[in-house]
Amino acid sequence: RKNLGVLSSEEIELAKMLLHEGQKHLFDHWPEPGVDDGRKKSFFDQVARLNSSYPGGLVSYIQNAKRLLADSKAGKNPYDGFTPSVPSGEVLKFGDDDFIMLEEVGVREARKAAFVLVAGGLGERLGYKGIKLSLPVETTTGKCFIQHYIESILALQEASSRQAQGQCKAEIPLVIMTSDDTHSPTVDLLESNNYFGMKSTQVTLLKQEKVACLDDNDARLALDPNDKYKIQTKPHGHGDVHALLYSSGILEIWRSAGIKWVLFFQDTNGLLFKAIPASLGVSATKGYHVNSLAVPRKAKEAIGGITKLTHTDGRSMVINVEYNQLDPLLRATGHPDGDVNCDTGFSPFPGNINQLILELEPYFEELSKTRGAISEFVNPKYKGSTKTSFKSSTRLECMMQDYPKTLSPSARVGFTVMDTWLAYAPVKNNPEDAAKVPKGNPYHSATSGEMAIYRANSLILKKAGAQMADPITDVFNGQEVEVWPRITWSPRWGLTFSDVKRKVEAECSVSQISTLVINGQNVFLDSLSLDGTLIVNAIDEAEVKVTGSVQNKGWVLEHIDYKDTSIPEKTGIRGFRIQKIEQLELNYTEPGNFCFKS
Ligand code: UGB
Repeated sequence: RKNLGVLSSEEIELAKMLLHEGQKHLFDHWPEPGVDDGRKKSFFDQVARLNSSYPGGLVSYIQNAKRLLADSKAGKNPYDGFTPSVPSGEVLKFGDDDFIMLEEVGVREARKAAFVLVAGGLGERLGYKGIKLSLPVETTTGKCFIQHYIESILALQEASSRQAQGQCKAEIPLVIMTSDDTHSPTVDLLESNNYFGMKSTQVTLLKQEKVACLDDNDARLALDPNDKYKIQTKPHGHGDVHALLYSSGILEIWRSAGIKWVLFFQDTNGLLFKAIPASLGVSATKGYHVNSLAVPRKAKEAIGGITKLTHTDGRSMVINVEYNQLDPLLRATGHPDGDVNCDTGFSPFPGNINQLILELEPYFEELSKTRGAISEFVNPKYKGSTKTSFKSSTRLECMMQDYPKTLSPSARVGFTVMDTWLAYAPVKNNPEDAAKVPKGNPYHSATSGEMAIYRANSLILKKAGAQMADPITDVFNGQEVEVWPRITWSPRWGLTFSDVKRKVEAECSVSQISTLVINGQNVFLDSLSLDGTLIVNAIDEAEVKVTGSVQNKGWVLEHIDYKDTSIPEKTGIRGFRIQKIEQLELNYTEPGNFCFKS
């Protein structure tokens, strides 16, 4: 007490709490009052922040940490007593009648939806220093992830409002969770681009705080090695999003505005919005409180499996089990071969892609009980087998997909499986690591993420009736990928499969070297034969039919090496850049009906 100096009553309460929770060491080095008083104040400012940003405050954090560290030291398996089984969910087939019906339902429901983008992570694994939202989804148009996401939400909003003629126009809210690492660049990116066409009032940024690091099994908080008046902190994980949504009061606002669905998504999946309408349709038709989007997963593939867990005490839940835990769990519960493919050629446990659709009302009820706190874990790197000290400080972590862990078994928790080519192509790995991925497994790199967009769009056009040339294989940054025609369209052109089908009329064909960019809602392709590059830009009031044969030298992919430091990182991590040699560009800026025949 003598070292604390002149403190406010709140600061004294915080100090008492820390001492009570075994944190005396934080003050051991403090000099007498009058020395470093300003720094002591800023120490308590930080403690107050750490205390208020964690559900239940620092007391809960320290107690949870002690419990989890003791479990970890004892080697306790979090799945003890649980038996895994395959949960029931929906498996969709792109383009069939059911899929089309679900997309229609999803678009209708979208006017009651809110989107939540978790974007607090830095792309350390990707080898890119900026925020991942600023990376291009593909380099044909160069649109970045946040632009693509916003345009997709606006397209949904418009289509949903059209379906509900007569009722007031929807305005779909977007929350972006940022962190200290990503907040300012995210604000800058949005502001300098006028929120990419969204009203700024539609977008809310919620910044997650880091959590205190832990030095030992007694959960003693770690001091920053460079500042003895500061507690060392690290990210807590994307699971923070639930507590932030709850504590910000935004869920209450959404409830009173009639929002029914909350859709969570990650920062770099350029395919996601192709899967959203049908998945939301599944939530609505099945009445799912929780719907996890999933893709077929090869046994032992390095993504979590969605699993039903039933405990000997009767509890059960449908939850993501990380791949490294699923195989041992199966082996320990009567499946001697562990995680193996079934006769479909895939594991019966679908792969979690961490895009969740929650029904707002039960979500809000649950969060009212938990304040958004969800199951946490700790992953200390021990120095030796006695597990008494750590190689470096650790901290508690949490994941947004663990939300269903606290739900009662009566909660309707399901999943929707879509083809990987349609739904999932994240950009997470740097070129060097991606090149080491075993053949046949996904690279999840900037190269594969971009190629996946072209492949998906080509396959959708093919399903809509166009003749698409087969892809060639090529190697960029050491990764062998399929190169399809570079097809891109604005979300307003092809939000659903029905939209695309309606706009691709009599037989069209596209050669492998081709590039097609469609910007505009009412562009129709009719017996178009494309062998080169075609760009069509049209305002909404212009209805444009494009027909005939377009041939030019087009745009080609030039190989580059990510190690070449003269090339910007954004481009280098792809392993190619586009050489624009020749193109036909059509611009329609006046209202009317037009037909372009080459
Ligand atoms: N994120 C935050 O917003 N805050 C944080 O503190 C951390 C991350 P990563 P991860 O798609 O294959 C997830 O790092 O966590 C954001 C699932 O847990 O890209 O390793 C971050 O900005 C896993 O089950 O992924 O793995 C990004 O938008 C699997 O589905 C998002 O959270 C895996 O993704 C994910 O962060 C996957």
